[in-house]
Amino acid sequence: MEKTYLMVKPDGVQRNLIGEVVTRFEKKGFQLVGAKLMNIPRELAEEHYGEHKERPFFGELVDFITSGPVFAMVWQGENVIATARQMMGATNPKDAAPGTIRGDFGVTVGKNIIHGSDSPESAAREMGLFFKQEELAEHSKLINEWIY
Ligand code: DAT
Ligand code: MG
Repeated sequence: MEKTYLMVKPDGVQRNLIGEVVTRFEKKGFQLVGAKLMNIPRELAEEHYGEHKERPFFGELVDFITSGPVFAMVWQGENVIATARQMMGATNPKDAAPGTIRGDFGVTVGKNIIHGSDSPESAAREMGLFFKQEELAEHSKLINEWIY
């Protein structure tokens, strides 16, 4: 089953949105297989956002993501990578549709509540950066028979 890396960013943690975010993915029918509250070391933040190294906002982005704890998660489900991106909404909350996490809770692009992997390659890379295999609790739930 497909897996993705999702993370409530420091603004979402400070604004008490961890539960709201988790509830949305749970209600959708996705399954949580790993989660932890953590401070991201600067080197890990730079590696995670490596694709944006040359962008003008890179320093600000790394400062922000290391400014307080994040809630790092791995979620599982059919098409979870693309569907989670849809549920998050557009990168800039001003363009994110109502009903999406960024559309409902964000205002500016710098503080947009949530991160989600954008492809199978980035999901594998980011899960590997943030979680050891033994931190993932693979398990099957009976309710899956009512989802699939
Ligand atoms: P996403 O988080 O939707 O995958 P991204 O990978 O393009 O978006 O950018 C990573 C983060 O960088 C994004 O969540 C917020 C920040 N960011 C993106 N574009 C920005 C910009 N023009 N100015 C400031 N921050 C930006
Ligand atoms: Mg991205």
